Amino acid sequence: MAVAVAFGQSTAFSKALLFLHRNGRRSFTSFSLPYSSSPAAASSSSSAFSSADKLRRQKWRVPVASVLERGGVKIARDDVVRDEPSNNIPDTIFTKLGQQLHRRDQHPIGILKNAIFDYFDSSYENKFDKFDDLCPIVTVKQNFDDVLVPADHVSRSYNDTYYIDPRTVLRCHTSAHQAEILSKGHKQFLVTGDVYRRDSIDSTHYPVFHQMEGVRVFSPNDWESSGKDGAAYAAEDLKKCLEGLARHLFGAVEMRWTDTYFPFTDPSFELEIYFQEKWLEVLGCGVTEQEILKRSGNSNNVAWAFGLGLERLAMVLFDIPDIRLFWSTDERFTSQFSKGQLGVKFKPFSKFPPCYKDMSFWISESFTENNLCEVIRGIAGDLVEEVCLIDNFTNKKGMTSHCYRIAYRSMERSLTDDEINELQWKVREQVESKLNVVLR
Ligand code: FA5
Ligand code: MG
Repeated sequence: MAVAVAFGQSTAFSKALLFLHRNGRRSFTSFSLPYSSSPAAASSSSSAFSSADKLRRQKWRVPVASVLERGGVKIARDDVVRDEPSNNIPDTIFTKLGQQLHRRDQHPIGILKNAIFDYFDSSYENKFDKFDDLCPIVTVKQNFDDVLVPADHVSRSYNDTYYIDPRTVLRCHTSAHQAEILSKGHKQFLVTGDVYRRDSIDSTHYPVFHQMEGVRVFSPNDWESSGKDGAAYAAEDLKKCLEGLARHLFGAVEMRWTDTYFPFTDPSFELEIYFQEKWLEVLGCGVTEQEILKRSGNSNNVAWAFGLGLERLAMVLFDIPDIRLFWSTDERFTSQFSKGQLGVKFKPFSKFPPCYKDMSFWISESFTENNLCEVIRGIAGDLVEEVCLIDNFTNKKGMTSHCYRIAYRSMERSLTDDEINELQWKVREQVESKLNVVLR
């Protein structure tokens, strides 16, 4: 869904907000995650984060409870999932931490990342610094304040963002790292990573996905001879860069620019690509707000920034029809991709029939669609394909009823009636007990 109000992919029904106003400094004692693991990763980010990383490693405590260890990344469950009102992170999300699909050369997300790196390396003579192992656990300050997201912006709500505690979130965009890297003096860089959002459920939205951030800073020398002002020069360069990238990745593809709003850029744009008979939003970008540059010691400069949705681009490139497939470990999926092979078209191993279940209930004030989706995903996991509001009315007493159609479908096998009925019963039970609604 292309939402003109920046990066909160809020749905029309998710407006019961709990805003946070506190800014937080990173507390290294509570979260100490050695996220850089491989030597290559360590060297690519050491220049920007050496002191922070050292501090993190020094304070690393032996975790008490279960620990995720994937590719050398250790994250304790207790550090992320807590039974407290200020924590809204389910286990399904915890298990995604550290998987780092973007660092797997055989995975479509990794193949795409490498192809984008190739484009930047060849177009800009290796001048873009690359970060792809920065910890996804960030402070509210990094995720929001540092990129000028207003205190009452919808994206800060518990409904849209995963909070570990009131000061710490799972980053909802790679823009969370912009300010810090700019302050370290980097002028051209790419940040790739897993990002997390509470969101609706359909074939192009998933609560964990991958973004690549790009930033390029210009100094007056760069634009003065062009006869344009800095912002116009940067906007033109940005579009040229991203159109070049789209051509590098896709060759000929139908695309269009739309104007939009982000708190951290002005002007701001989105790029859409025509895919499966619809316009699919694949990236947001713009000319960086001067305040961000000023705070990072770049007062006289201008810059552009972009944030690419890697799954969305990979869906178009590899013809992958459903975003859940990126998480599949089924060999019939994984074996179709290999290192450096861009644009191999995915052959669906078979299309299993969906099963639809409708559910109607009277909503309460606090009801949100994101909460509903979270409950359903918590029970059905990746067996849920889509959750769609199909009916909505308010009666004379002022009570509002919603009817949702849930599509269950496995990418890998046929589901049995019994299995789906059992899931649906659990969904009904939990929707009623957790969401404060009355089933009809
Ligand atoms: C942002 O996240 C901005 N930080 C991007 C940006 C960076 C703008 C720098 C300006 C400067 P947005 O919320 O639109 O913007 O997300 C960027 C891209 O992520 C989208 O275009 C889309 O491709 C992808 N995306 C967003 N939500 C999801 C989701 N739930 N599942 C998969 N991909 C998503
Ligand atoms: Mg957007």
